Amino acid sequence: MNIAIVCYPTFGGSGVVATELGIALSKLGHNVHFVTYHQPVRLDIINTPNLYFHEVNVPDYPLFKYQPYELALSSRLVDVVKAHKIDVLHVHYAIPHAYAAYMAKKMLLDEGISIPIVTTLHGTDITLVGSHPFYRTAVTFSINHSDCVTAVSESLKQDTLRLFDIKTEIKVIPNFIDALKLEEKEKPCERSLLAPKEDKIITHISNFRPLKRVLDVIAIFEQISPHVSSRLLMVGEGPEKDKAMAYVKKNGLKEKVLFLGNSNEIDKILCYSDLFLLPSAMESFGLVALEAMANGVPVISSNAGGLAEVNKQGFSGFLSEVGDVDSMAKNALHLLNDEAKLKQFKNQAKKQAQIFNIDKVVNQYENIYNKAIRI
Ligand code: GMT
Repeated sequence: MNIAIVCYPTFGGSGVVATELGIALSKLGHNVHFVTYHQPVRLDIINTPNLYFHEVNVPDYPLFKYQPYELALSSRLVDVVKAHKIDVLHVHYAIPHAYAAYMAKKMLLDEGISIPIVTTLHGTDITLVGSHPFYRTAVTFSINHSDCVTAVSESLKQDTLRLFDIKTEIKVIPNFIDALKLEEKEKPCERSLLAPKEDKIITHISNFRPLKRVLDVIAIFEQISPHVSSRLLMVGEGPEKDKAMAYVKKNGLKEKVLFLGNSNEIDKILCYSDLFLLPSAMESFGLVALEAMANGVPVISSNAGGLAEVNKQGFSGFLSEVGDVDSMAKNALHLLNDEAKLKQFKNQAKKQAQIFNIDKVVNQYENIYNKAIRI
């Protein structure tokens, strides 16, 4: 099959899922064409056959206060579909990708080409941005005019049905990890580079948006630190980072809390880690929690959105109400203070992650593509 994938090429979960899916599909012999504004961060085109990248350029024009990205994207999609005989268009994140895909479909129809659209909903495109009155009409339209729609969790599916007037069936296809790739990558963890041997390493990775509640992460760590010799690694960039850094400085935690910025070495960082914190106010799935678990790191999280579908209470970690920092700290200490229990949860986290292994997911997308082509 010739597949075109549209996604955000950044560190965010939806871009990571789209990239890993494209790589997996290319390994199955499909030709996969990424169409986006720069090369996705995890995409290695040179070393992966059947993978192609088509850049969407939006020239700066002084008349425009906002450059019309979806216009440029839809035009580029028309060119790519025609030039590479694309069979199916898979767009990740509804805004504005599903909308641009619909326009491309219409333009292609004018030339006698019929292209099916598969839209995957990821989370904030529904729960945060998409349901805003400014966007809701266009998002509803784009979802209802997709040939097939998928959501990354049952929770997100239910949110979509609650927030929009949806006529299209939504199939849940969960996010995934590639356990085999992880094993290939596994190397001795040089954790001494980041913390003394006796320290436990606690990690948080996110885009530091307000909904990630990074101050809760630090508040949990503040309760752990007096009882367990430990370090907190804060990985990522985003709007709440300065606030978090200022808090750390003001409260004398600078020696113990390290801000590492965005990283392409998530697996390496997770392989150093003993515990992962994700107290989000909202999370349709929590791909990063799954990545932690796949690396054998138990997860202390909130119970927002789809997190309970990923992190199994009392098995791969623990879940608490959003904002209940005391409960999250208590759960963290319960594991960190008991070596045998921590080891058991590390194994169980790995086991739970296997449910989401890529081999159980990619063929579900292939089936959806075939269904969309038949419609
Ligand atoms: O978490 C973010 O803010 C980024 C966002 C994205 O679209 O990249 O993540 C969403 O999609 C991920 C991949 O499907 C999910 O794992 C995240 O849970 C989801 N984020 C939210 O729902 C807040």
